[in-house]
Amino acid sequence: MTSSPTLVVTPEVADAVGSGRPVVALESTIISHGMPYPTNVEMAREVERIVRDHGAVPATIAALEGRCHVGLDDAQLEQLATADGVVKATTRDLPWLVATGSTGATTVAATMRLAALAGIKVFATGGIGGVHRGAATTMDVSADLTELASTPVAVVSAGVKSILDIGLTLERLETLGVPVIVHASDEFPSFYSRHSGFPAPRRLDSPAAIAAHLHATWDVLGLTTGVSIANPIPVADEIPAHEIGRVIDEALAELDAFGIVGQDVTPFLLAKVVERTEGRSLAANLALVRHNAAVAAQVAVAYTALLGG
Ligand code: PSU
Ligand code: MN
Repeated sequence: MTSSPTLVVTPEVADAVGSGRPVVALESTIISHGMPYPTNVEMAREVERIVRDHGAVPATIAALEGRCHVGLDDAQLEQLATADGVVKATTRDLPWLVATGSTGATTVAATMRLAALAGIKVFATGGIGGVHRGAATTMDVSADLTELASTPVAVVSAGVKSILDIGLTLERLETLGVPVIVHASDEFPSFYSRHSGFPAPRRLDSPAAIAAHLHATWDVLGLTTGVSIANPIPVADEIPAHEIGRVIDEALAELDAFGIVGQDVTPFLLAKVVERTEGRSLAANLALVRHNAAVAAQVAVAYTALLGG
C-alpha cells in the first residue's frame, strides 16, 4: 500500500519499500509521552540518524490531524515533542483519530499496524508493553501483545520494564505464538538492566541470524505473527535491577494511592521513575534506544538482502 489521503507515506519511505530497500519504523509515544522536552525531540532526530548511518531509511510514525503519517519531517517531530493534547494512541484509537481529525502519538501496537500497512517489516523502540503487575484482577494487558500476535512486524526493544510482570508477559507471548528472540544473551532483559531472572526463550547472536529467523517466520513458514527481538542495554549503560526495582516499587505504590488506571498507567510509571532517579534512567533509556535503532537497521539490511533487495 502506498500513500492515500489518510495514510501518508513519504516519497523516500514509499520508494525504499517499493524497491526492497531496508526501512526501520520508529514510534512516537516515546516522543510525546515517554521523555521530557527537548530530550525527546533530540532523541527522535538522533535515532533517525543512527538508522541512516546503518544503511536503512527511518520512518517515524504518528497521526497528525487525522492523517496517519509514515515518515515525519523535522517540524512534525517538533510538533509531537511539544504540542499539548497529543493523544496516546493504540491500534483501536486510530479510527477515532482519523474520523475526528485528531493528533495522536502511536504506541508500539499502533506503530506496528501502520508500519505493516506501509509494507515495513522492522521497527525499533525502547520497551514494549505487556502484562501489568496485578493483571489477575485489573486485566490490564497491553494491546502491544495483541498486535504482536497478529501483525508481521519485528519489534526490536530492550525487553520489558519491571513496572510490568515480566514472567506473565513472557507466558502471554508464548500463548499468542509470538517468537521471542534475545540478541546475544541467555537472559531476557528488563529494559534498564540486562537481567530479569527469566531465561531467553531463544537466543540469536547477530543481525544476520535474526534476519534468517524473520525469513523463516514469514517467507518460509508463512506465519503471520510479529517477532519480539529483545536487545539488552549495553553493559556500560545498565542500571542494576535491585536499584531500579526499589524506585519502581515506590512508583507502583503511588499508582495505587492516586487510583490511576487504564492507559495512563504506563506514562505515569515512566514519569515517576525518571523523577526518582534524577535523570539517570533517562540516560539509560537514551542509550538503549540508540542501540536498538542500530541493531534494527542492521537486521533490516540483512533481511532485505535475503529477499534479494
Ligand atoms: N514502555 C517504555 N517506554 C514507553 C512505552 C512503554 O519503557 O514509551 C510506551 C510504548 O509506546 C508502548 C506503550 O507501546 O507505552 C504501552 O502502553 P500500554 O501499557 O498502555 O499499552
Ligand atoms: Mn494498559
